Amino acid sequence: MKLLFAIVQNDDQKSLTYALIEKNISVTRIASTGGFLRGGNSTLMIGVDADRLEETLSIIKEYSRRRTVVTVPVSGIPHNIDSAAMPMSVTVGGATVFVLDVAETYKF
Ligand code: 2BA
Repeated sequence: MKLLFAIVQNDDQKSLTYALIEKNISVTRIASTGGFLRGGNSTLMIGVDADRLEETLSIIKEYSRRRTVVTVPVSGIPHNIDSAAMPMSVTVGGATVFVLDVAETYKF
């Protein structure tokens, strides 16, 4: 079994969750916050049999869009007053996905 953590944008999480559920892929949504933009995003925790990994990844890919946002980041830039106040354009997403092997799983 595999455990996926898919970090997606809030605008994509609803349709992605529906698409996964429709294919009988269980998903748990965790509200999360990106460290760089300090904006809300969603982390989907998805446990699937290994033979459904590729299918699951392609659904995530299909429903996660890249977006460019213009923002004044609050961290990750050098600390000088000029650059700190400078808006910058950042491309976010589609999805950042971590895939882990699951040793054991229980449902009680
Ligand atoms: P954030 O940390 O808010 O990052 C939003 C976007 O800002 C990133 O999009 C990336 O394009 C940009 N960015 C992040 N750090 C940067 C930096 N130091 N300098 C310039 N630009 C930077 P994505 O890469 O698509 O990431 C979207 C969200 O996924 C992230 O939100 C974070 O919540 C999560 N994420 C991405 N990579 C991760 C990782 N290796 N570990 C944990 N979470 C990660």
